[in-house]
Amino acid sequence: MRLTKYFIPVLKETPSEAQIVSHRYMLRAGMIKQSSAGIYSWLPLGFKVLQKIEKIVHEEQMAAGHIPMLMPTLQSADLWKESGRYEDYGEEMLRITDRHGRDMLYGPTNEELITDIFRSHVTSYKDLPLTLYHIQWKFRDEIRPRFGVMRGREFYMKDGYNFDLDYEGAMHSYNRHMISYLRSFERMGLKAIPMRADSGPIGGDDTHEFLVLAETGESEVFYDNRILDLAFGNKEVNYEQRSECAGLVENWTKPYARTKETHDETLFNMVSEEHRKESRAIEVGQIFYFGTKYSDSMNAKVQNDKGENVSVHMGSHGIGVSRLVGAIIEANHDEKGIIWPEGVTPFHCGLINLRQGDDETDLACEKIYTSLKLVGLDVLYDDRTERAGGKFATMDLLGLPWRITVGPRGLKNNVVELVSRRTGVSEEVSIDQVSKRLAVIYGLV
Ligand code: 5CA
Repeated sequence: MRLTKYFIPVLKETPSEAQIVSHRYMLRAGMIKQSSAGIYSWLPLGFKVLQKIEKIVHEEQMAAGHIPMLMPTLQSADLWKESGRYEDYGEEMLRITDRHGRDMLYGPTNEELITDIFRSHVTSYKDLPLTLYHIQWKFRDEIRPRFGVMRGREFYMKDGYNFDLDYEGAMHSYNRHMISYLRSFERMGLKAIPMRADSGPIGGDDTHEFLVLAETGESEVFYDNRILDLAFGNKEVNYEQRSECAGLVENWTKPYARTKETHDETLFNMVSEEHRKESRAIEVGQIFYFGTKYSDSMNAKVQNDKGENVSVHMGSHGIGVSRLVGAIIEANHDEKGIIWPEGVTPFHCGLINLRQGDDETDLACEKIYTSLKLVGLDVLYDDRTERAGGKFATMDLLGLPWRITVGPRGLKNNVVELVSRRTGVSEEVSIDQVSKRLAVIYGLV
């Protein structure tokens, strides 16, 4: 993409309304624009990151055997009256009346809708287990929307729902979700810690939140820092194997890690002092097992192998897809701007022409631009006739992991500069080699 043909409305000034760094950088880098309190337009650069995150979530969910679908944003109030949550949910629910006087609402979550779909079509244990999910906009009329996309009113969420015959089946679904979530966050360049938590208005017995450490986080957390050493890397998981999944979950939930709501000082003090940490953190996901809470109230039953009608065991599992964009920036930035992890970066690399309009540098840039595209890399070419300092500052703000700089001095020796945004380490690479070098870095060859 050529910057002169694209749309990144970069702001020179730091917007005064933004209190945290991710919000400031998202506005300055032209990723979002507020439309009203807690509601945003996603401008092209922000939208690109959102889509990258969404893609990772889809891939990891499908790898775990969960089935994608799409439910509407507007729901009829009838189902919520049936489950008893219409009154309970309170002012966070945006209630709407249609022209026929029917009560509608903008969905804050989808337990009722999915349970209705399930009970309309599934009647036998033979159709279980089943996990359906979607990624869809939600609305919660938060009293204090703030921090940009972190606490929005309209936000993009992945929510998945499992239906199992019994407790053991449902726990396996719970475990699959925990593992697939941890793997997703890892691919986004985040260290997310699963923490035993409170279930709040969703209800339920077992629940974990996934927290990313950040000073600006809204949650207070207590943890054993050895959990930060755990990682999946490239290891495959066999999601069908209950014991393998249970073992992984056991590993990830053994070290002490709790939010303030469930914190236990006595247990925490048993962790050796050098490993005991307190911090603030951002909640990027939560998983719940709630047994038969909704299947009882909404009559979602199946026939078991003895011919008896039994309520299905359910759980629901959410990832804050739009919040993640902010959380990733909170965890990956410096004083110059964003530093995108390679897994979610909007462009793989930036290309800076130090002397736009000069035949020789223009030609070299065109050559590199074409060869990057040929190997499958997405490049942002700053082809503006602006001074070098301005181009560097913009590129640093946008935070692409790699920057190629083309200038007359290097071209004398047929080389360009390749710089890592994260480490600042710079190397000279020949014009012919630079796309190959980046293709290797991104695992494309
Ligand atoms: N039904 C369950 C799971 S599907 C549910 O709604 N869980 S939740 O309330 O924990 O939301 C899931 C995730 O959505 C949260 O972990 C958080 O990352 C994100 N989220 C929740 N509220 C907001 C908000 N106001 N703005 C941005 N993201 C939010």
